[in-house]
This record gives sequence, structure tokens and C-alpha cells, in this order.
Amino acid sequence: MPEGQSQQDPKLQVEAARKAFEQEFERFAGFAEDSGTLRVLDLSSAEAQQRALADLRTRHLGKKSALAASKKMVGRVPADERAAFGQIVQQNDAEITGKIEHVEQILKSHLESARSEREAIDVTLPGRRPRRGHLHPITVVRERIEDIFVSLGYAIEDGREIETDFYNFDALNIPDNHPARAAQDTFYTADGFALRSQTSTVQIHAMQRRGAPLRMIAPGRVFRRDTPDPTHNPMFFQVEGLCVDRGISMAHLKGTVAEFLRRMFGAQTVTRFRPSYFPFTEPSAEFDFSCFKCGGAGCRICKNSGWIELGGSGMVHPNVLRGAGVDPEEFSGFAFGLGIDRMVALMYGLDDIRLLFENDIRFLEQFD
Ligand code: 2NL
Repeated sequence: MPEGQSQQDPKLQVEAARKAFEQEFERFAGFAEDSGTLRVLDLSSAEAQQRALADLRTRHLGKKSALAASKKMVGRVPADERAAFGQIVQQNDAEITGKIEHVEQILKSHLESARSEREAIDVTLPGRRPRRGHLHPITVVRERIEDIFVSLGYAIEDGREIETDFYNFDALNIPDNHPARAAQDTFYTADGFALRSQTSTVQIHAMQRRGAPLRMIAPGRVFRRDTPDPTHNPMFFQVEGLCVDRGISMAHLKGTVAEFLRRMFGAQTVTRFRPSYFPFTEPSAEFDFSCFKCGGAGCRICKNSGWIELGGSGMVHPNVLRGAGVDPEEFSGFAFGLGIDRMVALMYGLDDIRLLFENDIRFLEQFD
């Protein structure tokens, strides 16, 4: 039989279309036979298979399919062959449709269960706890200091970190030629403001605003142009205290500092004052407290002295009171200052104060 004729033979054409379908359908046959192939199929691959199957349906059952063409041929075959041919075409149609629909159904129910599985919530599973942060050790210690002074009747005051020379130096009776004023020691902005080098600035503002009597502490960030090393950082935290009233004496200063340190480090804590000098206080004294670790016997923390040096203090200089609008004939006061970070380093046994400012989570997480 010549080739051209075989191509036009309707039976052979139906047969060829049928073969083409079988070949393409092969990849879906596994779904129909056992659901094991399906079970390993994730949602998005199953969806892709579903789309591929829809394409295959269009190609083999659609208007432009070989099957549709063979249906049109039924009327054109010789009358005596028509019934038989028609049956072949119909059978083909039924089988192809049946196979496709079978796999469509299987894919559809697989997708339905995969989707509901994805959306299912196992309410018996333990919940995921949100990661909870914690306070920085400097904040923990600052808040303890604040609580102690609030209980003693002190107010907590805050203020700006950038100040004029007046508040940072002049009002504190610091002479014009004092080395602390030099650009070597203090950070200045391009337009001549200073980054406060102690929180006394806040206390001057408070005295001006509130007048005497006054009891307050000023915790906060201060800045000094130090080269960073294990005991220095150009930005650190300080708390200063101020008590101004009629008849305030050095005894009030000693009693207050001693009580603060007993509440901070325990009732057995002993405080000691050593004469010192500050331009803003007269007389002035530095204070030490008995080592909280060894109780005074001597250890690594107190470098075998039994004492830990903590801060400076004194009776507020009359020039400072006067400069802030408080009459030194009527009022007197004491003031003190200490470094919070230094205290934190002591309490937690840190050998390098800079650890507190590096924001290294591996370090900070230890204070939870
Ligand atoms: C130190 C020394 C000190 C003050 C701070 C002060 C504040 C006013 C008036 C007078 Cl408004 N004095 N503050 C007094 C003595 C010492 O700090 O070693 N700080 C870490």
C-alpha cells in the first residue's frame, strides 16, 4: 500500500492517535496504578502534574485533537465500514476520556488532602515562645541605684547630652585654664558645644528651675576624650547626687553615701572617706567601701586592700550654689558622683569595661 494512502486510512489514523496518547499518558500511569508515587509528591509538584494533565486532555480530547478529527471522518467512510469505524472511534474516545478522568480524580483528591494537611494545626504542639530580651547590665544597676535614692526621697532628673560651656564648666566653678576644658579632654561640636563630661549639668539646670531645697540624682551618659582601654571608654555612665537644704552638713553626706552603699552591697558594708579636691565642692572627699567579696580581708577584686574606690563627693561650693541661683548664706548642700559602668564591672567581675559597649550578644546574653 502506497504511503499516501496509509496516511489517509481512517483506521490507521485512529490507531496512530491512540498510540500517541498512550505514549504521552505513560508518565501519569503511575498515579493510577499505586498511590505510592503520589504520596511523595509535594503540593507544588502535584499542582504542576495537574496542569500537565489538563494540557494533555486538551491535546487529545480537545477540538483540534486527532480524536475530534476522526469523529468528523465517521460520515465520510464508506457506508459498509461506517458502523465498525464509528465503534472504534467511540471506544477510543471512551478509553482516553476514562483514563484521563481517572488520573484527574486521583490528583484532585491528593491535592485536597495535601492542602488540608498544610493548613492543619496541631493544637497539642507546644507553642513557639517569642525570644524575650532583657535589660542591659548597666540599666539593671542604674535602676537599683534609682530605687534606693527614690526610697530616700530623691527625685530622678534627666537632661541634654550636648551642653554649653556654662553648664559643663563655668557653673561648676571650673576655672578657665582647667585642663578638663581642653579639646584634649572634652568633645566639642563644630559650633562650640560640649558633650557633657559629667551629669552635674543636669543638677545646675534643676537648681535653676526648682530652687532649694532640693534632693535629686542625675544618672546618664557622659563623654570624655579618653583612649579606650580596659578601664576607660570615651562614653560611659555616671550618677551624680545632690542634696541642698538649710543646715546640710558633711554628716548628711556621709550618712547618705553609707546608707546607699549598705543597700547596694549589704548591711555589713563599711564606708570610708578620704580628703580630696574638686573645684565644685569644698571640702571634698573621695569615698571607698569595704570589699563586698572578701569583706575587707583582701582579695583579687579589691586588689588586696580590702577597700574599693567608688566615687567623689563634697559640700557644694558656694560659687556653684550662687551661680545656680541658690543663696549660699541660707542653704548648703552636698554632692557626689560615681561611675555606673565601673560599678557594673566590679559587681560582675568584668576585666574590661569596653565589653559593656560592644553590644556583642554573646556577652550580653549572660546577664539574662
Ligand atoms: C567623681 C566625682 C563628683 C560632684 C561630683 C557636684 C555637682 C554639683 C555641685 C557640686 Cl551640681 N558637685 N558633683 C561633686 C563631687 C564629686 O564626682 O569622681 N565622679 C565619678
